[in-house]
Amino acid sequence: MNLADLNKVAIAMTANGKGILAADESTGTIKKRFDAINTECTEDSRRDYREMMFRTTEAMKNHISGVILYDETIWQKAKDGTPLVDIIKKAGSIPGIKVDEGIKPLPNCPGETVTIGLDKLADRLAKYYEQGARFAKWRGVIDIGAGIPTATCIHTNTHALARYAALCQAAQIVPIVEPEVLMDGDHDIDRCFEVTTAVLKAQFEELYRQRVALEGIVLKPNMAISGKKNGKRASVEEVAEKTVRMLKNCVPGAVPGIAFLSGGQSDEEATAHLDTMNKIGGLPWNLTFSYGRALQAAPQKAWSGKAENYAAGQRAFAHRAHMNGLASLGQWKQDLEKKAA
Ligand code: 5MM
Repeated sequence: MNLADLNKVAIAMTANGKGILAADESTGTIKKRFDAINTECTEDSRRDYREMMFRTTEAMKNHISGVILYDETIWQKAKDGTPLVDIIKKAGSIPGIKVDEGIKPLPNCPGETVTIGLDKLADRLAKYYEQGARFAKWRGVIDIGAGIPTATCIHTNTHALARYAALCQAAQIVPIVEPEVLMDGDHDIDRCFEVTTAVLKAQFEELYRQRVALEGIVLKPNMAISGKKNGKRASVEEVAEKTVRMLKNCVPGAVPGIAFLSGGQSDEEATAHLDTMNKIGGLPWNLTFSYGRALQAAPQKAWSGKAENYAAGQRAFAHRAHMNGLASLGQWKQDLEKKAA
C-alpha cells in the first residue's frame, strides 16, 4: 500500500468546493427512479442518462471531485464510443466504483440486514483499478425502530465495512466507508444522534482492528436528523449543530474528509444542512457531499428520458452541483435557489 498516494486521492475527493456524485444505483434502484419519470429502463437509457451528467463539463470540472459508478457503468461506452470513465477523467473528476453486492437479511435479527460482497473482492478490486477506479464504495445499512438496531447488526456491518476498507487499501483504492443509519422511521433527532454515535464509534474501532490507515479513507455518514415520519422535524440549525458535535466526538482528525449521503432529504435541505455545518467551521476535516438523490432528482425530472430535454437535464444537474459546491464552502445562500427557479 502506498499511503501517500491514497491520501492524495482522499484529499482530492473532498477538495474545497467539490463533492462526489453518487451515480451507483443498482439496476433495480435506477429502474424505480426511471419509473417515476415514465422512462424505460434499458442499458442504453441508463447510459444516456449518466452520460448526460458526465458531459456537463463545467459543473463536473468545478464541483464534482469524483463519481461513484455501478459495475455496468464502469465498462460502458458513450454513444460516440468513448468509455464513460474517460469522459469523467477528462472532466478532471475521479472514477470510483460501488463494490458491495447489496443487502441480505441478517440471521437471528428480524428486520435487520447485512451488506454482502466480500468474497472474491480482492480480485474484483484489481480489475476495477485497471479500469481506472481510484476509490470504491460500500454501504452498510442500519435501521432505527423498536428494539433495533441490535448490537449484532452494528457489529456485523461495521466489521464488513472495515474488512472491505482494508482490502481496498491493499489494492491501492481509497475506500468510502458508508455506515448509513436510515432516516426512514418516526424517531427524533436525538435518537438518530445516539444510534449514529454508537455506529461511528464501532466503525472506527473496527477500522483500527483491521489496521486501516485513516489518512486513506473517506467517511460517508448520515447527518444527525429526525426520521422522515417524525411529526416534529429538527431545524436546519439543530441538524447542523448536532451533526458537527456527533462527528467531533467520533471521527479522528486523521480522516481527510467526510462526504455526507443525502438519505432522502429534499434537495434544498441537503444543501442547507451542509452549508450551515461549514458556516460553523473550525473542523479538522473537510465536510462535503456524496449525494445520490439530492443531486439527481432535479436532472432526472428535467430530462424525463427525452433527447430534446438533454440541455435542461444538464442545466438542472449543473445547478445542484453548483449549490452543493458552495455549501461545501459555507457560501450557499437561499436566494441563489430562487434566482435559478
Ligand atoms: C445512488 O444510490 C446508491 C446505491 O443504492 P442501491 O445499491 O440501493 O441501488 C446509494 O448507496 C447511495 O450512494 C447513497 O445512499 C447516497 O445516496 P443518497 O440518495 O442517500 O444521497
